[in-house]
Amino acid sequence: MSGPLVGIIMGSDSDLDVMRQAADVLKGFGIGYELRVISAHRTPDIMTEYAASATGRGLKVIIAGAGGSAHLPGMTASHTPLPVIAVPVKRDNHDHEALWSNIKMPPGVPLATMPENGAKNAALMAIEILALSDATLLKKYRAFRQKQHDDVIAIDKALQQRGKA
Ligand code: RP5
Repeated sequence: MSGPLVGIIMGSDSDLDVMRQAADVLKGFGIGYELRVISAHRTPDIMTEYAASATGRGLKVIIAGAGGSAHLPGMTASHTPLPVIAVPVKRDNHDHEALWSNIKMPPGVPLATMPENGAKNAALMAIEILALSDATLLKKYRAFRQKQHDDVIAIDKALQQRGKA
């Protein structure tokens, strides 16, 4: 059996409620993933080793989420040539520091930053990347987008009918 294609990492288990949403989306598409707590500040050695060994272990994309100073996504990106997708974790008692930290990467080290708590979109972005070389996955992804499209039409239709009643 082949290993996971997507690595989902987060700075703390307190990020799990947000980051689990990425895992759920990947699971729905039948994509293998691994879920790890790795802190840029508390376990910098493990972060470096994880990112540096990622291609060798067969990962194709990394989704990294953190709140506060949120160095995990950017520092992971700096240690791997894989695409890294950042999820700035935002709590009610936070300002927008994680978002700013993630989008202010210097030229030369790209980081695909999602909206605050945008773990679902992070997974969908990972799927788009994987689908570039997987026709079966691309078909599933197209069907997912088509369903979203059709759902909006159905909702609008129901609204128009209620409006007339
Ligand atoms: C960040 O600090 C983590 O990603 C988390 O969002 C935040 C708080 O971490 P804990 O103190 O809850 O472990 O590094």
